[in-house]
Amino acid sequence: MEKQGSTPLKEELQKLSVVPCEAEKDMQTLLSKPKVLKHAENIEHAGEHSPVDLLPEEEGQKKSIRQSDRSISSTSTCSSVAYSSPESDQVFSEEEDIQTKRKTLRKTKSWKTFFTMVHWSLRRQNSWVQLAGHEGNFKASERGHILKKFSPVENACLVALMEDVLRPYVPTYYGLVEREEQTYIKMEDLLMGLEAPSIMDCKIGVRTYLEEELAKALLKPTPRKDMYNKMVALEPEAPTPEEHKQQAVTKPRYMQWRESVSSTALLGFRIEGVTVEAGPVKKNFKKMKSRDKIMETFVIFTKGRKDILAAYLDRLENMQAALQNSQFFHTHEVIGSSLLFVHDRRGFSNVWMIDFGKTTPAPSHINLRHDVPWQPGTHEDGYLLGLKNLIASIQDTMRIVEETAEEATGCPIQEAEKDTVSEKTLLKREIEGNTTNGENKEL
Ligand code: I3P
Repeated sequence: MEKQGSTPLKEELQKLSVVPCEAEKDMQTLLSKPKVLKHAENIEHAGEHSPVDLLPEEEGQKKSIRQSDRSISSTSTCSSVAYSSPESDQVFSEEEDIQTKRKTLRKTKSWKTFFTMVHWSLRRQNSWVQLAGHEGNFKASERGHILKKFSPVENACLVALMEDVLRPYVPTYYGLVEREEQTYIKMEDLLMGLEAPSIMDCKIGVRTYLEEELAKALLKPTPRKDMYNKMVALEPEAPTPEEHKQQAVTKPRYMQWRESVSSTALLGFRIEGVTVEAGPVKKNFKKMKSRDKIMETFVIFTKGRKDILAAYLDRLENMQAALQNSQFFHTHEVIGSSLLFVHDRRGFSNVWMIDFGKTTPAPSHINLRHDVPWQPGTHEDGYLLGLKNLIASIQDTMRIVEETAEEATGCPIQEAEKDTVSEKTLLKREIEGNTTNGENKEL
């Protein structure tokens, strides 16, 4: 990326990153390279303020903040949790079912469920999984594991993935268990061992609905008032006159609109939710479309730590290579799946592939590429397009972080210091009581 002049992102970084050339020694002890998280440890709430309020606010959106937590290692050995919607493959069945399912789904959406659980657990200074049962989709299990409501689609994926080269990038699957007449998938708890983790969920791919869902909607359109309401809340002018009249839209119409107003259609990924250091969860990214805004979010999510950004980049590049060799990936359209980014202040970090509730085998005559735009009938998901753009956005974020730190310090940054300079400046600001905590800034 070329050196840029003053941009909103750089300006914000400059505000955060003013540090003299000779940074205090004690700071250096706090600044470490990314670490590999090997063993599950208790999660404790740091009780510190989070900079999540600094996350770029999207136009026309109200804040809706909740909480989260859960993490991983930067090794390629398995483990994690999935936050998919197991029911999502069924959403276009009979209308009466849809009403019921809609209610259930709304209550059991992965992110909502996940963050609610985590919020409780952190408040109680306890293992979050012990509280999982309070929400529909997840249930507590023994330490290091979680239970997720059974979905045949997701279950089949996880079984297959345990035998695939992608195994190191997905939650470890421990089979099925029964609890109170309900079947659950047992998976590894991805947040075990992280202290006040920062978490970001990015939905990957250019398409978020199944071709099958589209076909069903064309055959038998099912108007969704809830989706109309969500659409109007964000963009009152978005519905057509007919949709306004009906006060309803079909699901594919809503999903396509969501893709177009967010970065999904353009970049093949979108940020769904973020929490910084176990702070409040921010989910109002629905209209976040520009790469600049996304990069601002990356900066705030990582607090400008180049070591964390570098670790994420490394993991994503390895994942990209593994995907090329994956039999599973060659034969499945991956829809509605996310990448879960997790790290903590100590520098433990990882990225996981999660949510396989809508990942299905493509018809056998289809040779999926994953790096081309979708056309009806191709079953392409644009997963690799999204991953490539995500990687490029993180690379550019790193460069800007580095450039800004150099400009702010007025002296060239030694290689060894580059990774940590932004964190130093943040810490310095905290020490000086000059943090931006609590502010709700537009970047
Ligand atoms: C939801 C989001 C989910 C989708 C859900 C949408 O919209 O697109 O991915 O669930 O459909 O309502 P939003 O993020 O704007 O709230 P699936 O991926 O499982 O289809 P649903 O309401 O039919 O569950």
